[in-house]
Amino acid sequence: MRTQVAIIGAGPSGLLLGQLLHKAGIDAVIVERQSGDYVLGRIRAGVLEQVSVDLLDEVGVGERMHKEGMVHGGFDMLFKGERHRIDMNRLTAGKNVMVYGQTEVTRDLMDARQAAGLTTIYEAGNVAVHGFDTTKPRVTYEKDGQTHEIECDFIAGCDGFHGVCRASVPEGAITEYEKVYPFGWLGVLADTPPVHHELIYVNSTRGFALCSQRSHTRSRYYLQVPLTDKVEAWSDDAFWNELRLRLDVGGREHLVTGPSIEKSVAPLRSFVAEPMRFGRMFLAGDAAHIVPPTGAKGLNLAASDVKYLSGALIEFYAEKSEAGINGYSERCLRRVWRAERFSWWFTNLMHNLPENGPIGQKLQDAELDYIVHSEVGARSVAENYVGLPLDFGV
Ligand code: RFL
Ligand code: PHB
Repeated sequence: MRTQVAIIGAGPSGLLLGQLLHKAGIDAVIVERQSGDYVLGRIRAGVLEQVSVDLLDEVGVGERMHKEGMVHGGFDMLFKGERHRIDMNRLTAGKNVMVYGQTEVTRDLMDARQAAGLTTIYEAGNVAVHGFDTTKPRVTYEKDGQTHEIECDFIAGCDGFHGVCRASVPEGAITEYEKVYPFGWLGVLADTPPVHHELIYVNSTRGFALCSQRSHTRSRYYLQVPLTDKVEAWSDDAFWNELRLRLDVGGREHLVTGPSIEKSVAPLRSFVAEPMRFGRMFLAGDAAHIVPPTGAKGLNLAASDVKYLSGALIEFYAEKSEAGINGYSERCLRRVWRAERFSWWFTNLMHNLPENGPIGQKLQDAELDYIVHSEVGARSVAENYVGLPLDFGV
């Protein structure tokens, strides 16, 4: 088989890149290790920045998001038992975020891909990338007991943190920066009305908690837990009891509990691989970088990476110019590091970090007090949370 761009991975970055290229008349094939149902079963992100919303509109998959998604102009920060609202909309002169699950984004992109008759190879085994240091890269994979080969002009590594693309780069050509946090997030999805109409980020002496949502009838909650905690050790009752203890009085009163429909523990990590281009292969999304979920930036960074990448590839084919592909890595990394900085900072501000001792909690309290009572403090959080524009200033 031959295509212009071979995309590895059918997560949000691979699927969105596929749509952006399709709109520009560039031929692409997606190769995915898992089944479509498996990809849809992963419960992950819930918050989209305006830039991501605009991109989904641009590729024509925004209809359901605008109907079912929820526009949020603020969120609450709870500390020392009291809640304070960050009025993002006012602080950023009218910007909001969209609460719409990654599962739904993925489904909308998958449906559009199918409707356009574009090729996605699911359940591809032993995917390998070859010759990306030449002008004739190739992808091989196994399916139905046979080995297949795709010849292409470019490879897009959209295959997530554990993918094959980054792992195929020679060691000396890549630099990795990493911080693994000593705790995880235990997440629960439940068909119960959310405790509040907006998100609540909680700093409590018992640990961080987050009250999020997927709809008016579906809630998503997270608790900071030790990395050693096994999900089986957390009954639904234990989860709801612990969440109650981390909330304020109003939250406790309004919390509606019910059986969990998904429960999992996610580790927290800050990670960046530099550069993001290796000859004719590009990394995008989680394949190149991971943020701790506290700032809700992961999916949004994936979206901005593939916007930059599609622009660079369109420029290559339309104008025979390599300027875009040459600038891809630097352009992405600037935005990536800004989001890494914010996610790392917000994680450290909101979580219980026993290694910092009692003074650590006092300093967190003082910083939170400053943020919620200072116009510039609150504005800085709001500006980062709603996300940077695609072309931000120098
Ligand atoms: P994905 O989603 O991991 O998709 C990669 C795809 O590549 C496939 N793959 C391969 N395919 C072929 N061959 C191979 N060798 C392959 N190896 C892997 C995989 O099967 C998969 O289908 O990466 P992508 O597309 O870059 O998307 C990134 C986002 O999924 C991720 O950044 C977000 O989910 C992060 N995240 C959040 N981001 C936000 O913007 N807002 C949020 O509110 C938010 N909350 C979260 C999150 C992530 C979480 N977890 C569990 C990590 C909350 C959580 C709990
Ligand atoms: C979610 O709804 O899954 C979610 C929301 C905000 C975050 C992280 C996750 O910061």
